Amino acid sequence: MKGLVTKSTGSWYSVRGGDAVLVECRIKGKFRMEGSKNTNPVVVGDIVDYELEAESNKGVIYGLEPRRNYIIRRSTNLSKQSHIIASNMDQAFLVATIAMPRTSTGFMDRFLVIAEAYGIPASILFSKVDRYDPDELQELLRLKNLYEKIGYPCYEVSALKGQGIEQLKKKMSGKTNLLSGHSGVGKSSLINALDLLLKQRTGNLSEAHSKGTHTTTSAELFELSSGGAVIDTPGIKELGMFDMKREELSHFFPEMRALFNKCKYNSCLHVNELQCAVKEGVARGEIAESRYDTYLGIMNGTELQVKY
Ligand SMILES: Nc1nc2c(ncn2[C@@H]2O[C@H](COP(=O)(O)OP(=O)(O)OP(=O)(O)O)[C@@H](O)[C@H]2O)c(=O)[nH]1
Ligand SMILES: [Mg+2]
Ligand SMILES: [Zn+2]
Repeated sequence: MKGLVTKSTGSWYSVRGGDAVLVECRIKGKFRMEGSKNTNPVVVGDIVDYELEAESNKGVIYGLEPRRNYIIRRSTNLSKQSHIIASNMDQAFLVATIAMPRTSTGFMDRFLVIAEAYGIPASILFSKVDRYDPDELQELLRLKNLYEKIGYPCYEVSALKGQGIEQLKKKMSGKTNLLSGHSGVGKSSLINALDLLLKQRTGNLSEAHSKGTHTTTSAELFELSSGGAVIDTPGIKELGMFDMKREELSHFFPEMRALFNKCKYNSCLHVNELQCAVKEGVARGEIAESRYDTYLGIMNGTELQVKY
């Protein structure tokens, strides 16, 4: 039988079969993804082969369909092992906040680079818009303009007030949607607002750090009654970069992609080279300085580690 993995908690996986019944499954003995360096062989979003065990209502997973795409984080700073967050998404939403907690442009840019690299259409949800003061609202508008100009759809949402929720339902309908972002930005609250039947646990912000407290501890896929599905994920502190060639990095910045053919050197890395169309674009204000800073940060490899 084929089924969709909707949740994984350690050694148990919830699998939804064609009859829409959820079966708790284990993984069969030595079953592993070939050549895998991943800590988790089966992830939320996977389509698996499974069979029911005799004399129990549990099942066993024995096969995995090739993934259309997936998003990875490294599991620890030291190990080379990676951890797949979710697979087979149609689109990804970065949930970002201006304050409480603040999402940096560096984090946003890294998320967008990863989505570009995996070919997953990405949008930004500016969350908690009910609670910003005038300065924060101005910052929100600045960032919204910046990212919309590049081509990333941006939405202002408030789970608390229900703002932007209907629009989001339409955008998510018929698709599998990933929600990602720092802990405490309101991912689970948004899912509750999208579908009142889904009572996801939401957390409180720590007073001391105005950071989330990692209320959601494992990825889970929910069917929306308005159509489509949404994957809630645990908050991420920092995103790691996958291995890529230095020359490739600018391909994942759409606004640079539009210019780099005009660089004097084919092999231009847009760092120190003369007659670089990307650097000229930054000087003219066509490429935001914050985006170029992120580009240099990734290029210099100073932030390759991931923390959770
Ligand atoms: N003012 C306001 N607060 C919100 C909104 N959405 C969420 N919150 C609050 O923010 C805190 C964190 O919300 P969660 O939904 O648990 O955040 P999360 O992103 O799921 O966090 P993790 O599961 O830890 O990754 C809770 O105290 C929520 O009540 C909103 O739209 N407005
Ligand atoms: Mg959560
Ligand atoms: Zn260049």
